[in-house]
Amino acid sequence: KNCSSNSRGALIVLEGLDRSGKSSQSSRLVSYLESQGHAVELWRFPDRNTSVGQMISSYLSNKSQLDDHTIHLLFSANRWEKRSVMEAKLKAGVNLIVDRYSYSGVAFSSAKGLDVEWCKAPEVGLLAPDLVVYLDILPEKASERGGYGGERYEQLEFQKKVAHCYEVLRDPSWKIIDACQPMEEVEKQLQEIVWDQVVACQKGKPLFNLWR
Ligand code: FDM
Ligand code: MG
Repeated sequence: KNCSSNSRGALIVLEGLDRSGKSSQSSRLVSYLESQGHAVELWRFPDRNTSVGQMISSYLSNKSQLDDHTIHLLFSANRWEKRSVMEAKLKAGVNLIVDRYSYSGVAFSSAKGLDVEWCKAPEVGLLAPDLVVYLDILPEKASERGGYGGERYEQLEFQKKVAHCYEVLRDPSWKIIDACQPMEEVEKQLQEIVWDQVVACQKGKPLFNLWR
């Protein structure tokens, strides 16, 4: 049996509060992996480019109102509509760096008071990340970082609830990085953590589904 036949890209997810630095760090990470000769793409959820994504975007910018359950399921649908492309990319050897995933889905909706198990249910069967990195920052610190952009969830009191919900969700496999360190330090730690997973997946680490 040819061992390299199961070689694939790694599914790496960055999670954290708004203004924790996920977006900057994801693009820096992508540049780094590219510079090392790896095939890699930067993804983000919500993906606002699809028609589901446009409904989400309009909700987030307060242009439309939706029931909490409804918007939760739209966020989930937005991941489901990308699942098969995601799997194909990984199997073709492309590493995916994903800015937010199912954990944002559960943390933000359960912060509104929805039941955690109910929130997890529609995520079951999506691809399980090889690695979840949590960029850890106090909500107060995050809110001091040049202010929020004015979207629906970008408010200190709500972000405190989200932080608590992330803590409930967090499991021992998550890698936590202190996001208050200088940007270069966060970047370096992220590179080291991700490297091991990229190598493991190249060697044929199996791909699993949520929710484990
Ligand atoms: N968000 C994001 C959710 O509420 N559920 C989800 O499933 C996802 C992926 O959408 F406040 C929230 C988190 C954030 C908002 O995300 C928009 P970005 O990363 O700021 O675009
Ligand atoms: Mg935001």
